[in-house]
Amino acid sequence: HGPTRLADYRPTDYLIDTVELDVRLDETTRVVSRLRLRPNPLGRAGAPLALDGGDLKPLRAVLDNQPLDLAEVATPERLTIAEPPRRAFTLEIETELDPAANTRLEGLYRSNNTWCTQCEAEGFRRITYYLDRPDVMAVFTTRIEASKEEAPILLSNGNRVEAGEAGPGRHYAIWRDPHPKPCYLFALIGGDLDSIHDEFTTASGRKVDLGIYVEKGKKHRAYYAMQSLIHAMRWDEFVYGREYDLDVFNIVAVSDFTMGAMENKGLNIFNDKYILAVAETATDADYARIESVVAHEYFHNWTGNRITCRDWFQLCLKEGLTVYRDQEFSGDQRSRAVQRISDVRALRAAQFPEDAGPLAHNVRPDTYREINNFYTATVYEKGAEIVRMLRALIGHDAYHAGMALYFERFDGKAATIEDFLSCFAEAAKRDLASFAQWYAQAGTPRLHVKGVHDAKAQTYTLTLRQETPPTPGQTTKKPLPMPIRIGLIGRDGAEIPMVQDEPWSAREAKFGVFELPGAERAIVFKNVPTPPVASVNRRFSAAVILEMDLSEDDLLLMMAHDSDPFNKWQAAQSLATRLMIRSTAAIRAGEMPEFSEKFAEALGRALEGYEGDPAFAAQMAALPSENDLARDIGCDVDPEAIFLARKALRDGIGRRLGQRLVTVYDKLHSDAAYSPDAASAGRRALRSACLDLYAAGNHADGADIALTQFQRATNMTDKMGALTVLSRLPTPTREKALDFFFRAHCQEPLITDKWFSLQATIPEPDTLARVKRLTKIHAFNIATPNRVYALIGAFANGNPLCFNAASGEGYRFVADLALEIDRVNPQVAARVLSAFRSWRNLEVERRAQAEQALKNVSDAPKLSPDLRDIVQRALA
Ligand code: DPP
Ligand code: ZN
Repeated sequence: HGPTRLADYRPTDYLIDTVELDVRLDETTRVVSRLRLRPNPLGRAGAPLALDGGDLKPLRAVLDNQPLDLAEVATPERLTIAEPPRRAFTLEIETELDPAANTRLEGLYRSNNTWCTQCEAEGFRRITYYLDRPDVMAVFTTRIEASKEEAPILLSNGNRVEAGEAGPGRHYAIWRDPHPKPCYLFALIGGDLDSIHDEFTTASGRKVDLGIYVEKGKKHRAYYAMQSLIHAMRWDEFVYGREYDLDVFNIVAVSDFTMGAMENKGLNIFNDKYILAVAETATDADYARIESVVAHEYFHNWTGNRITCRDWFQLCLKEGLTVYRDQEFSGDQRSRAVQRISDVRALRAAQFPEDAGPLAHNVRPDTYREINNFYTATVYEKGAEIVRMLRALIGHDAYHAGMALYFERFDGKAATIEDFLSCFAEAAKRDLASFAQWYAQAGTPRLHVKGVHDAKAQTYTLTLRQETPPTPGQTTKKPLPMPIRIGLIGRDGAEIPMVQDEPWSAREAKFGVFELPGAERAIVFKNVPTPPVASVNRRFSAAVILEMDLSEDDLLLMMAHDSDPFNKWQAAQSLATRLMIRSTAAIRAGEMPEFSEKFAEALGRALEGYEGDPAFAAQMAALPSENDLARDIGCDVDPEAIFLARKALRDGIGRRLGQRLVTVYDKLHSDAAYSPDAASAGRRALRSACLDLYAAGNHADGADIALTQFQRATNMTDKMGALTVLSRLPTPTREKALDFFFRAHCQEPLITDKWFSLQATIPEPDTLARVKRLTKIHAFNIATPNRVYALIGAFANGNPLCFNAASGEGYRFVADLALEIDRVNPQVAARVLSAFRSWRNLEVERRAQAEQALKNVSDAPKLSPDLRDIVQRALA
């Protein structure tokens, strides 16, 4: 079928007011759905009714007590009624499902024997025929019946209104969700699960029962998620004035789940890796992810559920906004600066390459063939940056006034980006038409900045100029209004007060956030006697690529003195990037890589001066990744030269700083019991970063320290930190430690995943053979998304040296696996193949190899629409 276009949107011809589902869970599950329908006053009168189906097996259909002839009205993909009544009517449909055979993990399926659902984006049509689109909102009542022994726990959306016996060995529960919702927010659970419970009283006094359900034996690992949920509920009341609106909020963690988690109304369903954590199984990074994903899904209750999307083109309306909200929440729980740095790292790692390659798309796309392929970093992370920029442009007060308007005006509705922006235009009293272009234009803008000092006039003039390179299907780009946060630093490192020359807006004068409203702007600062260093795009206020010719001395000054922690970190990254890109060129020309004593010394000082914020110092220590460098180089990319250049710098720093790193490492040692709080996590992060750099330059000593840490570790963070260091040193100790780790943890799939990822990312020629071997072991299973992400995803995205092996065997391996996975779970296959998103930037020989691997995929028979869409766009 052809693409779906935003421009073709029109309301449905029918509305669904209520849905009564009756689900009898069994080997073959029966679903009876009673829909109350009526003509939509906004639709075409007398139009046929076409309900969506996804590979369904219909048993019967009855319209107002009149049985319909299935042969006439139903196919697995559609149920059509040519001439429905011109008044309200009831349609009762029965379908039969085989959840155990559902490996796509869309619709109703079984995960480790738990019956569970995933309906976003278009999974509900795999349960029953429906108008499966988000602007059709209905009140759902769900009766679930199952064997008491197999499924003592029966959950759905809303509040439980009834429960009881249902014949020998069976029971039922009825759940009613009073809030009208689209079917993608429907959920159901049946299983034998453990649970923990807590309580939350909302600001206005509503008591809410909170529950987290997990597989048997895992409930001791759910407490951190519960605390995170309570913090998130409090935060949304405090910051956005949003209260929870049902008597129950349940979370269920399952082990087979394609995405991260799902915000079903009152019944969030999670990939278990974003719920389960105790010190012995989860790292600090896992804890931080859990906190943010639990908050993210909870925040959707208002931004996504109460106000949903009119159509899937508006996906960013809920996702970009909700990511922005969860990032701010995490910033408040932890260190704002560190949160910002890690969010920007993630944006650059995942979104920038997407925006610069064949899969580039608007934050709000104009067209799609397979909506599942648009749950992307662009929709999520760039979508969040747009909200952040909007707020920076209009200010805190107008932002919150606009949000309040949005909640008031669109509550209970399915909204669009235009609806959203209209609230801020009204609150800020400004036209946001050109700002709206951020949603309609793909590609990352480049911001060129030039500073000129006039000694005689004592002025400093900064010229800002933006341009966005063409992306597939969009050759010309308009300028986008963007907020640029600026500071000036004197040669002594002190901040220079910014005095305006021409009139600035009140916000600019007060906060130093300057607006670039069009293609170019010059800003003149007065009373600047000597040439300053301009610190531009502080806090990464605009999601752009900054091009500014700062000297090495400027960057060193910023590394030491910038009062903006983001730009302090950025200066270190920029300096390291510069060095490594030059080294990459040198290595390709058969010359020696470069080293900078000054950079190593500045880094050493930053690490030694960690007192204020060890987590920040750990960020300083983490040099740009190979993928970061490949992205910055942009074309004719040679991943092997990049690898060698980066290795040379790290080894050099490790040797140069030597014992100084060990001293910091030793000082950060703690005998205190593990606590996942941000301060303790920061100390562990810096400690690991020091060991990592030290071991890079001092293999034998580094391995000794790492082995001791590995053996003594009482928590997974220290254990993984040590094992990561060991895994990068090709010694017999490495294999022993890996074996030991596997034997200790092979019963726990989430820990085995860490072991898979670590091995998949070893940058050595033998790694592909190792990964192939690992796909054959019992602990691996291509039907479980987490296993695939941990082993294949880590190899394809986290091991550029081996994935891009000049022989092309890395590409062939990943492409072949994508084809194999496609027969099991098309969404996961499409995600795996997206690792090819930057193939056009490679040097000529690798590019040819990658293209061939993609062509093999596109020539394969019976591709899913998901995989076909990715491969066609990648090759287009
Ligand atoms: N809507 C989900 C989310 O929270 C995706 N499954 O991102
Ligand atoms: Zn979301």
